Amino acid sequence: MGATRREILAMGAGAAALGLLGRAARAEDENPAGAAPKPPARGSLPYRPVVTPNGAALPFREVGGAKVFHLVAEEVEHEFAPGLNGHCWGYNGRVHGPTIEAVEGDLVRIYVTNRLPVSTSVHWHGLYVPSGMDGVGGLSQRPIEPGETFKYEFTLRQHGTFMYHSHHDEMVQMAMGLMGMFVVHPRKQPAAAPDRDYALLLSEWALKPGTRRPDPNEMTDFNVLTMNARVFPGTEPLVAALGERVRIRIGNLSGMDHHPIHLHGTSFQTVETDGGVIPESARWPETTVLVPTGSTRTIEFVADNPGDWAMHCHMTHHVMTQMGHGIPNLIGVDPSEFDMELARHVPSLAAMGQMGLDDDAGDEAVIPPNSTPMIGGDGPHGYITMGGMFTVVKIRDRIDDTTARDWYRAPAGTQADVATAAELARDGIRAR
Ligand SMILES: [Cu+2]
Repeated sequence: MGATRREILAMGAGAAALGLLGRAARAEDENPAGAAPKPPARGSLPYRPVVTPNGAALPFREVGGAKVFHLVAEEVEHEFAPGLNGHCWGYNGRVHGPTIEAVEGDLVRIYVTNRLPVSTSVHWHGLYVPSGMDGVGGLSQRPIEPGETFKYEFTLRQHGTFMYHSHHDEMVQMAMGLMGMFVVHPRKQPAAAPDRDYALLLSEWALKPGTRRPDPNEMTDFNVLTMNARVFPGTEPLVAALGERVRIRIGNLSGMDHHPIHLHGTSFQTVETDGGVIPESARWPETTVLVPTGSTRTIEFVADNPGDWAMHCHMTHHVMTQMGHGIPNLIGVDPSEFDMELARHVPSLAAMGQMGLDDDAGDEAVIPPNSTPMIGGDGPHGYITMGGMFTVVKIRDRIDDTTARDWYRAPAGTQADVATAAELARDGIRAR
């Protein structure tokens, strides 16, 4: 997705006249709703722009040698997935805020307008900035009062994956969504620059079923676990063509949790943190990277295995959405009579089935207002029993406009299915 109309308007007609909005407009043209995200063209940029699935880049204009950005902190009505919305706080009409992108050595000037009902500030997480630009309310600056616009200005002295977030009343303001990614490209592009470059920001929310205001008072039982502020099936897949080098920049600004992000079908190396590039001699292959809260981990791999591959937090309760943790354990119990009785009084509730949540999967009759199923969505082989912090990496021979919505078709002989009697007999398996 490209910049919203509102972001483009916020940059003013002058920037359009200078052709500086071309990038945002092009990005929108290239990625119509539902189409596969293509790597954006470099155009006149000295780097290949990052793709933020379900997100956008923050437009900028160049004034006297500085790149000028404008963030507007404000209330945003946000959709986590179809049917599940929240009254959140974000930037420029988005939750999370748009991704800021620039180049090592750039002088950036970032205006922050506060349209929230409370004071705020913005911290540039991981960036080497002058102390007075660090954005910690009370320590490095006075808070930005409602209606005020602050100016931050600094030269980017490093490259890598960073973040920005409120650093004033953090517990409340980050729980409400005030955060975004900040990508700084190297001044000199490396020869082995990736073909696909994605940015994902992890966060967590407490949104009681039937409510729309995230609860910042929650300390442990977060029930909406997000990638770029979306839960599966609302997460946009990541695509890559066979043989392409893929980079995924993963940031975590969850209030209380670290997330082990697991990728199926291949292995990767963690090449950068928000502290810098990891020397090649210090990298090792792995399939799960722990992204502690308040950090970024950048992984790279070659897309060498075609298919639809799950990428998700490996904490099983983090691939649930609005999971009720107070429910009794009914595994092995037949609750049908209780269910019928309960349904007479509270039609919107149902107990977890005796065989686990799969019993109720896809049963739309049990979903309360403003909520999405605890788990999943329709897949090519039935219901996908994961929700929350889950997305799909789609690797294909070639990528076209249908890749993002089409499911992988396994070639003959490569699809798990019921064993035939002849196969069981051949291999001496007694199933009964
Ligand atoms: Cu997690």
